[in-house]
Amino acid sequence: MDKHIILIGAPVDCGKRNQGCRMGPDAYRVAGLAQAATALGYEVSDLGNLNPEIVEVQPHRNPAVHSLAETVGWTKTLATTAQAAAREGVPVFLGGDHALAAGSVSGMAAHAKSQDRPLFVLWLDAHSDFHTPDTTESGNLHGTPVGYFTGREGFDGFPPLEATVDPANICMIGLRSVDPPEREALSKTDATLVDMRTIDEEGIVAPLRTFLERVEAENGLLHVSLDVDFLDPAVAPAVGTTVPGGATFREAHLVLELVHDSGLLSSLDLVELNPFLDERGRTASLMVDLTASLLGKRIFDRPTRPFSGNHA
Ligand code: 4U7
Ligand code: MN
Ligand code: MN
Ligand code: MN
Repeated sequence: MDKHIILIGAPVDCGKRNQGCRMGPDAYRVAGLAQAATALGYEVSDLGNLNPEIVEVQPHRNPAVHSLAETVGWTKTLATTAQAAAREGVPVFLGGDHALAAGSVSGMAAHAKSQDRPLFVLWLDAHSDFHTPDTTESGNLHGTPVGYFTGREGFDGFPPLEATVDPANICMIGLRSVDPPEREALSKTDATLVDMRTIDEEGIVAPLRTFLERVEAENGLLHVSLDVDFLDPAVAPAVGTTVPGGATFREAHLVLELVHDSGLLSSLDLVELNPFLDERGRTASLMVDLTASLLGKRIFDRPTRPFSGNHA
């Protein structure tokens, strides 16, 4: 893995009605994200906070759709920035709500294509975010980024995709709130869907290892998108969309520790943190600690390799 981390502030707050995620990038800075990466031996650059491109779009035929123009503007800015940053190191998108992944992931997909490699996405979230602007009932576009970057229809006004992400290359872990139209559309794909019941019955490690082995076998790039609501709200309260029954503190660390040991990480989103809802910064600090696990922080060095394809 590249030892250069590029922090990209993406104060996206247009993906839903309740506001506050725009404070996320600074909360991560205050919680010491750059210092944590430096302490682990990384070179760290911070591009500061970006602004969305100003665009005009036709109103969507679904009248529920909220802040379409702003979301399209962010998608353009972030896709361009992702491609440029990916040539220099590991882009880390400091959200901002999950609408930002329309830009970060589509930009990384374009970057992967330029290298003739497939992009794989590890989606850590209570939700599948597989709506389109036509199927969303809430109209909140933070529920649609996976629909966009896999090339679903209905994203009128959004930039055309240079490369789509094959749903077969997506592994979603932590699912426990999937709307009927999302479930229906997902069932027609080969995406790996690890819901909370699967985690309860089989543990979180086995499906993750299987996925990481595939990323390695196919020489893929790996984007990790970490939504705060992947975690149980009891450990991560600073989020608008709380869904009980989420990943535990240790399950979350373990996933990120295993991704680190795979050596496959190419880019990361930290999304949906709403510092306005936090308790003395504990969720921001937890997200920074989880990122440290992803960057190699460990209690002891491991004597054994987690799976055959260890690059670390
Ligand atoms: B998040 C939802 F209806 N599916 O579309 C919707 F449950 O980025 C939630 O994962 C979307 O937090 C959650 O509004 C988006 C709802
Ligand atoms: Mn570099
Ligand atoms: Mn999400
Ligand atoms: Mn979510």
